[in-house]
Amino acid sequence: MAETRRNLLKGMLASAGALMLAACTPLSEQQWVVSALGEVENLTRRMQRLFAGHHALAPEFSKKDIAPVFRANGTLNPQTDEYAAHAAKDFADWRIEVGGLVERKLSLSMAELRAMPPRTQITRHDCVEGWSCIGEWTGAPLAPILAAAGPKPEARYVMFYCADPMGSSLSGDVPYYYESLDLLEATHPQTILAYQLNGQVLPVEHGAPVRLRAERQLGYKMAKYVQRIELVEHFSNINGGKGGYWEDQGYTWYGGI
Ligand SMILES: Nc1nc2c(c(=O)[nH]1)N[C@H]1C(S)=C(S)[C@@H](COP(=O)(O)O)O[C@H]1N2
Ligand SMILES: [Mo]
Repeated sequence: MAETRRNLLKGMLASAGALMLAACTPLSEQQWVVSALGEVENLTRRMQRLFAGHHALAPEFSKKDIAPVFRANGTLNPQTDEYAAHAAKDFADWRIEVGGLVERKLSLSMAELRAMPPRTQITRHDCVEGWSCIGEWTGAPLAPILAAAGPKPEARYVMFYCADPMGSSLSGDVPYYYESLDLLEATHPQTILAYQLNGQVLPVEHGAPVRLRAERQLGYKMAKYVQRIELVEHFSNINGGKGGYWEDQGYTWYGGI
């Protein structure tokens, strides 16, 4: 059964995947690609949720499968004065704020995050650019953190705001990397705020001090340098309105693999 389902999804994704090989560079000039992906997206999302079950796990691997060097992509260092100051103090003062549609706002220090029961998972990262890497991630599962904050009934999405500015704009309104998941994906057992890669403190190029891992999703969903988490009812009023930095450039919001 599982094999049939996988092959079915693979077939459906193959056509989308071929189109996505040029990715992590803006696709906006290729509007036909974007609209084609949009149609595949809805179908794929429904299929995954119907057949893979809400909390089906992404495959996990063993130590021998770990890539000797985990490839880094996107921002490799946020290069702001603020980030440099945090790095100089080994991120001792870094905090993750949890707010928006919650009963209780939280402000978590790295020490508090590390004190929570951790989860370690060896998974394969798939970037739409057409490369994959297997690595071992350790971090705090997001579900208990969200539970502690207490999502209000209207909360549907979880926004992740990052510390890296993405280029400049004439208005002076510099967009920062950001991403979002729905509550189902955010509370999935393999969704963690990771602070270790392969048993080592998370390196700067991989999102130090803490980055999102949502293992059923594509690489661009895995926000690095996470500083703020916000629960919202919808994201149409946030930045470009599509739920993430790459989504605003035309990638699909649902990055299921
Ligand atoms: N803050 C931030 N998060 C990000 C990115 C980025 O540029 N900035 N790039 C995304 C993309 S496209 C990928 S493939 C992964 C790369 O993670 P890695 O550098 O640890 O391999 O991070 C994702 N998260
Ligand atoms: Mo990516």
